[in-house]
Amino acid sequence: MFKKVLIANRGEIAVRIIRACREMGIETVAVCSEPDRNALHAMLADHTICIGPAQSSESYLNIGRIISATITSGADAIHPGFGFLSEDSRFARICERCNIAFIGPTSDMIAASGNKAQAKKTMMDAGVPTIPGSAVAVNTVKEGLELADIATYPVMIKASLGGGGKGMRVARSKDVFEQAFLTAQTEAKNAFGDDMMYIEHYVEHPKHIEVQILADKYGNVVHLGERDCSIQRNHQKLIEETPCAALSEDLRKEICEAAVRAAKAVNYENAGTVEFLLEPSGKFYFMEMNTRIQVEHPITEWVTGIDLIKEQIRIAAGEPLSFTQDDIKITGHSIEVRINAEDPDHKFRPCPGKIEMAYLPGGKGVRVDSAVYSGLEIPPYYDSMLAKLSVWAKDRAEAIRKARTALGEVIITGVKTNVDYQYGILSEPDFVEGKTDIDFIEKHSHK
Ligand code: MV4
Repeated sequence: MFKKVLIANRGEIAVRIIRACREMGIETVAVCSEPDRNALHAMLADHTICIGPAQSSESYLNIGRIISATITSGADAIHPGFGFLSEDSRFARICERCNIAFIGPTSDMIAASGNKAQAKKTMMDAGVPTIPGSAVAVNTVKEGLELADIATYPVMIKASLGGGGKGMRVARSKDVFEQAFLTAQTEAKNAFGDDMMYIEHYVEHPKHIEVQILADKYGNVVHLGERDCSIQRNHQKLIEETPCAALSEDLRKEICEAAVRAAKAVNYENAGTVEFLLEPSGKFYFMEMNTRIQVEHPITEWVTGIDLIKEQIRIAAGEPLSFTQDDIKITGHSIEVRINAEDPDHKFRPCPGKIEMAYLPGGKGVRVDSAVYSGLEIPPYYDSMLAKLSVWAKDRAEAIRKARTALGEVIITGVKTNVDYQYGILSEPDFVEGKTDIDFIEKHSHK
């Protein structure tokens, strides 16, 4: 097992990883930027190294400084958390070359999943259902038009290196294709330095379902059920839950087994998530694979009892999985609500500033993952997520009531938050009835 782990991240996920390491008897090294000297992760770790100024490129995204901090501190592994360098294949490769264990999949795996057109081709070959339309990547309007005819309109034009909504456009018909293609391509070129695009049929009003996977270095792969992440705004998830209310036991088994097939097809290793679109008809399609621990992992921990961060560390240290698929039982229902420092009345603009007072709830079945405390200054340079409130109850109705009750207790003063907005979503009749899809927020935003 590792002796010392460096956490290449900040905020609540850094705190989450520090806690897991401490419980496992592993020493921790935090890195922080100058404005994060008083951040919770910097204070909780056994050792803290300030690696540079506020700008991420000079600190949390600076590979050289993070590798230097790892070598200087004598850490034998790096946990990248999510965001920042977590899906940077170059960073993972440098760790491999420096003999530092990267707690995640191999650099080749990260690179392969990052190319969405290539990943789609691999999944088609592995018999995992993919969205109608070819996985061939093209860079001219003429070739794109031909593939759009095969995919059938409406189509979605996607960047091969895209994801998270960048470099993506819908074209409802042939006459708007050229405009949409060129806009998406320009965005892709600017964001990813690559102009290769692929074309798919546009799936209307789907749910976003993702399956949590754990895979060890010896080919053992298990799934830990699915999460419904349909409640999102501008590709930022707001509320996640598990199990998905819309899945029959048969369909759940089918999707989860498809995810395991997907992971096996690429010899996946460590924790990963296979994303699907689920149509109202029950048809589902592979969308992409995330090669990191995700923000919403606590809800899977609630219903399985498995600590995903500890499993990631054990897998990276070369331990085989200590359980099989049959050992994993999904119990009850869990919901996570993201609490952000943002202003719902002004287009959700980020609201950094000093937290005057923070009171966060607790009680049976209530978990708060956060890195805020009264008096903390929230710097403007990073993500606006302050905390994740997750609950567990025996069924969905009780979980919703528990989430509302806990959210109702939250007091955060000094910065604007989305707490009341989230309470509103949990109270929407359509949400309560499970009538959610990826267009839910747009549909309900007139209120
Ligand atoms: C789609 C789609 C509909 N049809 N592909 C969004 C981000 C990227 N991962 C792919 N995305 C989508 N791809 C086809 N062929 C709709 C989306 C999409 C979406 C997916 C999941 C969750 C929220 C979303 C919001 C808008 C669009």
